[in-house]
Amino acid sequence: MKPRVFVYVKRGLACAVLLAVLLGASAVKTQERSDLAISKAGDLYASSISHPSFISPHAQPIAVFRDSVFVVNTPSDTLDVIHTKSRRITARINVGVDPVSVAIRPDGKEIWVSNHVSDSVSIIDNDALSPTYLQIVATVQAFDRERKATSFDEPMGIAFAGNEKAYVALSSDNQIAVIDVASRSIINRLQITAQDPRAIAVRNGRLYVVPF
Ligand SMILES: [Ca+2]
Repeated sequence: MKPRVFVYVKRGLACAVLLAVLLGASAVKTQERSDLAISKAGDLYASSISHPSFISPHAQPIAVFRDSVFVVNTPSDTLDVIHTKSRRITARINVGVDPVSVAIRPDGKEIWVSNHVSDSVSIIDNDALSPTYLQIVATVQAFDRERKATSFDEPMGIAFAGNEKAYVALSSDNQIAVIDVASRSIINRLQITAQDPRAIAVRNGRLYVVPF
């Protein structure tokens, strides 16, 4: 009996070693992939800011304006701009932690990005003639000093009712914040009678809200 048991143990050890080698190889590959980014010239380079988590849910992660595709890069905390013809990433804009949704102001002059963990919306200049083109020019957020906590919790979907008014879904508060675009301030809050509003859209004078 002893030799047979020894053979089984030996085979088991060999399988364990092989499995460890395979797992190790796949871990290395995953690490390599997560550390890669693309420069303005389209070349791959190592990114030092990536923190793959994929925990924050998306609402509207992609938006298109003329030749540009705007994509929230959630683990890298950036908004990436892809040129539709060259299919290259032409810019990476640092935003807040875990960007999950992007919306373009109807006149095309601003890109708004909601940051799920930072509890903020980054407003990016999209006027190609402006000196701050593709830079953050304002941040929407709110803080309750008495509670010592954010009152703009876990923003997700963004929808514009025009160039003057925007809506932001505050998913964990079951609210929609109404934002005055000019002053970047919250002018009203709509209480939603459903849990976790995420994707939102304005159509024909109505705001549609999709709760989770
Ligand atoms: Ca929060």
